[in-house]
Amino acid sequence: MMAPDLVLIVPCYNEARRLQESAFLDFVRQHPSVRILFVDDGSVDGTAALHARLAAAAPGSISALRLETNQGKAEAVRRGILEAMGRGPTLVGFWDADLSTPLAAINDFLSVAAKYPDIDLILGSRVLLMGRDIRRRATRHYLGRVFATAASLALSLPVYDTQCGAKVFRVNEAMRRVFAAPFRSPWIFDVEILARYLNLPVDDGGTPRRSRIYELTVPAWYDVPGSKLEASDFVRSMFELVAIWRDRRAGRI
Ligand SMILES: Nc1nc2c(ncn2[C@@H]2O[C@H](COP(=O)(O)OP(=O)(O)O)[C@@H](O)[C@H]2O)c(=O)[nH]1
Ligand SMILES: [Mg+2]
Repeated sequence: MMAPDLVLIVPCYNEARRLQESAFLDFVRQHPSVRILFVDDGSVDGTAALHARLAAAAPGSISALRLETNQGKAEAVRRGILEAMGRGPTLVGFWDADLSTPLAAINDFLSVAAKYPDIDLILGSRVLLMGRDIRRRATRHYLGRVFATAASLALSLPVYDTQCGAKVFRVNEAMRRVFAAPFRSPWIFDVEILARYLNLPVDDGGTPRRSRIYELTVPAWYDVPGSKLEASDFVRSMFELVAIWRDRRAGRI
């Protein structure tokens, strides 16, 4: 089976010190069907120069989009996805720059996309099962579980992990609509992506939206030092979740 082509967004805000250049270069050399689009979200630390260097080292496979001012991860990803969709790939997606989920997992995403043509969203999910290597600090794990359970309730969806920074989407009209307008939430736009998608009518009378979402357990995930997330972000995220839940109940999302 030929691998479907994918443009992967890697949002970066001051990632010059964390970005593993050789991991990205080796990956695109081994995966001609995958292109990487770095989005530099107004970084002030040399990220732009690093992106330029990577793009020059792998022309056609790596490119960069620069936002002049810092917009936050949600908008950076959205702008990247819009740009990527314009290039006509079968799939688009986003991936955390620190490679908490190692790039090798992309093969699994491509297989799921090829095997299940009805699936529109493939969400990486961090579940510690035998044979997986998931290393997360206990506090992050438990806060993460509280948030994930609340997100699942807010969406009325049996989703295990909304926040893993590894996601792939099929490019179609539905997905264009999901990314058409800026997200209201700079922190938990992953939940908003799902809320928007679930709310779209099923135009072809086929598979319901919720059955077109696939959670894929990632083989490995590591807490990479240098995270910009703080404890206060957890509290903010819970408030944003309540806002999304209210919007959903009122039919605004
Ligand atoms: N565009 C953009 N990306 C960001 C921002 N903050 C974090 N990121 C990106 O989001 C991803 C995850 O960030 P990280 O700090 O590791 O968060 P964590 O892994 O969720 O703790 C990385 O690709 C970061 O570069 C931001 O303000 N703007
Ligand atoms: Mg991280």
